[in-house]
Amino acid sequence: MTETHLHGIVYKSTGSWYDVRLEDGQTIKARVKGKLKLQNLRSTNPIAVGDKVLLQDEAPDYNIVSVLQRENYVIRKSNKLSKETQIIAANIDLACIIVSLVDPRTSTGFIDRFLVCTGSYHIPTCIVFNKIDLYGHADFYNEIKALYNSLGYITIGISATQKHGLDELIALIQNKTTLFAGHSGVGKSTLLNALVPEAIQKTSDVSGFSGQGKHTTTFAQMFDLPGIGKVIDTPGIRDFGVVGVEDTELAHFFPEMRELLSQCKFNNCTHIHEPGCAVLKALEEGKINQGRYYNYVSIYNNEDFMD
Ligand SMILES: Nc1nc2c(ncn2[C@@H]2O[C@H](COP(=O)(O)OP(=O)(O)OP(=O)(O)O)[C@@H](O)[C@H]2O)c(=O)[nH]1
Ligand SMILES: [Mg+2]
Ligand SMILES: [Zn+2]
Repeated sequence: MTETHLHGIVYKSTGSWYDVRLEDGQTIKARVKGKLKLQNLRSTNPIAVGDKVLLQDEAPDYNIVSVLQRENYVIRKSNKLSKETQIIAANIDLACIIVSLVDPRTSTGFIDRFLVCTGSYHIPTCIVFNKIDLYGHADFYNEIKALYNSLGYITIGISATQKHGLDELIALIQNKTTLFAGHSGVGKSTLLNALVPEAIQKTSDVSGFSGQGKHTTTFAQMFDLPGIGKVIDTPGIRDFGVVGVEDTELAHFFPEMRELLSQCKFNNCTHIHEPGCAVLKALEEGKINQGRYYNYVSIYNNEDFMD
């Protein structure tokens, strides 16, 4: 029966229609008719960009009949009130969180939540600081970059508009499937455009009034960049609620805590109030960054959303 099935990779998802690249290289439009064989995962989008799918050719349409087991995915809780989750992309080799320290500013709370998510799937992750042309005196930038480097994360400073730092980024994403994610207006699409000869994505100014992005990109989409690799550009997200990481394992995804866990007095230590906690001791001694620890507690307490 499976002989009639075609294999494809989802390149774009609008929710009702999907652009799927078939094995022969052609891109077709497909949809889901009837019941989809799903992994048991409740998400607002059952099919994400990067998903490998099986399809049936039911001319004039193609019908997606199942989603193959994902190697990994980046998932977030999209809303405080509902339990719904959103898969941002699947089957990626590298996750780039595109951040800016100004216009709009990305908080370390957002960065740390993203890192917990990708860390829990062992997805190599790079923090891309964009708009460095706007940083002025760069003390804070240098500090934050050094912090994440010291924790073992890859960081890159770029300016997408000035095409600064792009060679380093290109070397990193070479021959990979890379996700670009981050707040609206940080320059994800501008960066994508900077990597190709002619613009392929729409971009727009950050609002002068609110300093926020305008949610220009509305659907996630994968692009084949000749000589570089595949890049998935995604719509800007405001909050990143952590999904699927148990309280008891959260500290494992903070590298500076992970290495201390065996030294805590209690093996079910939450590292928040227990006596004999090696994490609290390291914090007191200034060996753990306070902001990082604060973010740990905030994630532990499920304070995932801005009000
Ligand atoms: N100064 C400066 N501006 C930049 C840089 N990169 C992007 N921008 C500007 O930031 C604004 C937003 O860029 P976009 O590429 O649309 O942002 P985005 O992250 O794709 O936003 P969404 O699609 O809404 O998620 C545009 O006006 C860009 O020109 C940069 O390196 N420096
Ligand atoms: Mg965009
Ligand atoms: Zn502890």
